[in-house]
Amino acid sequence: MANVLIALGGNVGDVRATFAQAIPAIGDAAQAELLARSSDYETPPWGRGDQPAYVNACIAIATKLPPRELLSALQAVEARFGRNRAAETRWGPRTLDLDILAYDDVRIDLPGLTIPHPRLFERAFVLVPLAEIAPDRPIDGRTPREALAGVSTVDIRRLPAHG
Ligand code: PH2
Ligand code: MG
Ligand code: MG
Repeated sequence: MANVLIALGGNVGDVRATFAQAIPAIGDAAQAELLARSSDYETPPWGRGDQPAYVNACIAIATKLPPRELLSALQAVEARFGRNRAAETRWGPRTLDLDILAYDDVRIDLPGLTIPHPRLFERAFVLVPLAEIAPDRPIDGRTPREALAGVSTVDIRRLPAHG
């Protein structure tokens, strides 16, 4: 079983309801066990300012699927929750984005799949939820806790449990 960290994000529709349904759907699609789930966070839009705030979270799963098959499974879950890659713009609004951050200590560099995620350490909206569930997990020789100390978390707000 591989231990995999996945980032969730979205800013279209009821994103927290989407996450609540998408997480068990990931479990089914990836034959995975959920090991940890962060809180949901409201985060300022990164990359393009002219869009609504995002909700972001991270999960840790144990799965037998190899990385490329896991990516396909995650893309199927994104599509099921309204993601339409053909219609979206770079850094633009989306219902559900599922990114593989780390897969054990595996390194992969393929078109469309780079693991560990190449920009994870620059993004507070990933590091804040990640540091909640895996503060001391080494990724590329750093830990989420260390990386978090180097980014601004202004305007990132932890949301109370989703009822
Ligand atoms: N995802 C994007 C673009 N900008 N900003 C935040 N705060 N969170 C995201 O998940 C995000 C973003 C497109 O993938
Ligand atoms: Mg993303
Ligand atoms: Mg993505």
